[in-house]
Amino acid sequence: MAQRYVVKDVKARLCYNSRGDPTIEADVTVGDSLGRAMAPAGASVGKYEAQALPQGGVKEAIRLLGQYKRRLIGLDTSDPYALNDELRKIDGTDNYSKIGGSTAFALTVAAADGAAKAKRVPLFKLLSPKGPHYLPRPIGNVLGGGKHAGKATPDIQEFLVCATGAKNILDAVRANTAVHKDLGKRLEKTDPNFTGGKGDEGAWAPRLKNDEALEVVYDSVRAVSDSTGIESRMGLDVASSSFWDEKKQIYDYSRSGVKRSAGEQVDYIVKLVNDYRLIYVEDPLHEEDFEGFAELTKKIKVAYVVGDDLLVTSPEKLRKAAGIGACNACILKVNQAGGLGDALRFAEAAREAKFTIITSHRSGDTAEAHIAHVAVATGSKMLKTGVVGGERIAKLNELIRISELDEATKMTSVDFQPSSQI
Ligand code: 2PG
Ligand code: MG
Repeated sequence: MAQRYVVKDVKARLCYNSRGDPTIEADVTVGDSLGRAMAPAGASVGKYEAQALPQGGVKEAIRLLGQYKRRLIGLDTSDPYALNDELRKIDGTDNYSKIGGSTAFALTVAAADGAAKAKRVPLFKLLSPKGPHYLPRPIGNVLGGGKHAGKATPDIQEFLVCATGAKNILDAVRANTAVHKDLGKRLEKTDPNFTGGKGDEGAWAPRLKNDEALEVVYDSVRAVSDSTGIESRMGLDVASSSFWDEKKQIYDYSRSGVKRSAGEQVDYIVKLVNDYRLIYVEDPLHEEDFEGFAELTKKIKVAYVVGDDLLVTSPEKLRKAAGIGACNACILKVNQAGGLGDALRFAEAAREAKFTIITSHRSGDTAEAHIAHVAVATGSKMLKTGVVGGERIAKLNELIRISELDEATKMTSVDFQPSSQI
């Protein structure tokens, strides 16, 4: 092992994420290079995700690191699994509840960042040395509700857009931002009292019911497709676990005043896919309903049916889903798994199962852009990272920089034909 890629020193500090919540940042010195990473955090957190922080929060996570730091010095950072697996051993639980998933994220990503700098290669090449590499297609939310916005907003968490027809990354980003801008104007027109308020991820947070929100976003997407000549399609992150009432066994869309049984929810989603030509539907059913997902996936042949809370970036859950055809695509969130190595193993399992991978941000994120590289390295079809806001645009701008490299200039194509009739 080349000495210049080993961990020389490790340091952590308390910093703040985009929501203003404390989080952990790690510095990992690799040879003469400094690797750095800060952990993001979710709001609609899956039941089975890695536990972000130990009891006692960020300060306790940092105190604990002081105790086991010795075991990390000398590990090979050019192997993304070495530090990850040592942390797993140190933690000894299934979900990083002892040292905290945020610590695992910060240390493993900082180590890879340091190794890439020491090797003078882009991070995606360190993680996936062999090509071909493709740029993921950005998908981002333009209107939001659920746990990411106030009580008067829709129950559905994210109304997303993806420029399926864009030929390059600049056009893709331009088209998504054009929808965000166009939608802002429409919302102002329909509601003179619209404050211009936004949710956690930069999406507009208007006083609208789900069905009204669907209509206005659809209008925007069509108008921008026409004016730019770049086909855009709509998607949803229903985040339905947030309003699944376990006791009553119903989806309680309380903000819109509608309740749906599990069967009605399946029919509703199928109707939305048809009516709004959705290309993407994430967590349409709650996180325990693998069978419901399978039934829905059978009925939807024209859109990505995506597991986020359902799969929590866990290879075991993914294999269970693949076994019964519970979805055809999966969200990859590094901090949901814990460490970067854990997330790369999930990506491997997804490739084996022939699931489309979508790398994703968190609602509480940071100005860092490592996940843009993770998306390229894992062959993700899409990068879900919002449309506007410093911490969202940071990842998109990194894709633009990556596109200048010879290795990754081409964009992924989406399997579902942009202009096909549904
Ligand atoms: C999601 C994410 C990101 P959170 O549900 O997909 O949009 O939200 O980070 O709050 O889990
Ligand atoms: Mg989600």
